[in-house]
Amino acid sequence: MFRHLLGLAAAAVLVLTTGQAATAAPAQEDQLQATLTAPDGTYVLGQTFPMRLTLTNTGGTTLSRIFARTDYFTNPGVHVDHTPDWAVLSDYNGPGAELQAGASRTFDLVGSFTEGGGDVRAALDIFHKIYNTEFPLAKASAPVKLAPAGSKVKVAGVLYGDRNENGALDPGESLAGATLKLSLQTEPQPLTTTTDGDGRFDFGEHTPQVTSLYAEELPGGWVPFRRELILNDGSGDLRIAAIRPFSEKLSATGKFDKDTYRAGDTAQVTYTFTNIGSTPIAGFRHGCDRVGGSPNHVTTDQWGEIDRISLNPGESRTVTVPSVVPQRSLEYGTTVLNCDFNLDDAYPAGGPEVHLIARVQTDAKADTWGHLYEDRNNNNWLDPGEGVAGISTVLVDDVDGAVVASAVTNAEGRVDYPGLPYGRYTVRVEGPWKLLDPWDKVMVGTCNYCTPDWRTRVAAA
Ligand SMILES: [Ca+2]
Ligand SMILES: [Ca+2]
Repeated sequence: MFRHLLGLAAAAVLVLTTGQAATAAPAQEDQLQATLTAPDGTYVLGQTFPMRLTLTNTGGTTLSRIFARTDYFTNPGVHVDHTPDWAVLSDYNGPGAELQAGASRTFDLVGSFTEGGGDVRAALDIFHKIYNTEFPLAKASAPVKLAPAGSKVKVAGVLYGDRNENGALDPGESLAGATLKLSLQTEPQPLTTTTDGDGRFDFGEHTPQVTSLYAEELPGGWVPFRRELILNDGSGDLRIAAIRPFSEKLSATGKFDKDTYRAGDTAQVTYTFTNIGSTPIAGFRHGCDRVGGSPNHVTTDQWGEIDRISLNPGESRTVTVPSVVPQRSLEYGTTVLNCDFNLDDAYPAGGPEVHLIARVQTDAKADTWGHLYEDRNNNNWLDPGEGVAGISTVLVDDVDGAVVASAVTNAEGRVDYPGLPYGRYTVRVEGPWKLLDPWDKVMVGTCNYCTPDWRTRVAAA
């Protein structure tokens, strides 16, 4: 303990004798006035509310390197969302805020509580930081009213398919036999229930909070959804609408202008969109590369024209938009385009999808090999003895559908395809076998997913 204290003292001396410390003397605690306000209203756990922090420098010198953090000691449940204003105060490696003598600045923040109930306070500590040493400047807190501690609300209602799109439950629209899930902040696992013959569901009683209600699949082709729900006194008789897939209104086809590009080329992509529904489509948005950050996905940032299309029933529009083939496509030997079209690109709702692939010019070749196995113990893993011998396979090029290689599995279930051009391929099996994961791809190249020694599951056909 004694040694530890000595160490701290030495550190403090070091800080105070360096240049920055000499020019920015620790501020006085009474030099900064801080006020925090939050609106009236009753909030549930996880529900956000706006907060405004006002800092005023009441002293005669500039205050710099002002930071803030939530005051867990006053209330452990308070949380502040990461917004630009909060980033200024909470990025402790950044410059912090600065206030000239007499100046004021307001920060618009977004708060929420993860625990607690009844009358609580959202509290912040404001401090001044020189290197790793903090000097308290002020505390600011605002009263917040949460749903009473220990209170419970019923979570129940009706799920319906809004066939006539009027946002209301009409006779014959209720959806029976649908599996619904509710993710509660207070439960480790989502709760599951199934709607009855009248589309009714009942999740029982729970602590008021922000939850998410979702369906991973729905009968009758209705679009699965995930919806944020604020559980409060009105949660006992919910009306939850499902919608039809947007692909029942809009069809989309697309093609690249070439089969082969060089990395860096601008590809022209031609789409044809048709309103196949009975009501006008006022507009839709493209959403691409849902996997995120695919290095060989073409660019889509010059596609504004697509987002301005409106279509009457029966009407078609053909547009051509430019896309750049990224340099890193060379690692794949292919470039891809995977897009969907929906009313809201942030919430795709069954809109039409277009998936395209083209070759990217390279002379590079590599070997690939893999195992075909029967997963007898269902662990998604090739265990000793699970490889299947004697299966005839062919490898098909995804760009043009050509068969580029054929091989028969050896005693361990292994097939080898040597010397393949970089590209994306699909395995097909012949004889009394079928692939259980026919969408598995064989990637040849130097990309992250281009490793040889892949595995795919087979079963007797
Ligand atoms: Ca309706
Ligand atoms: Ca296995």
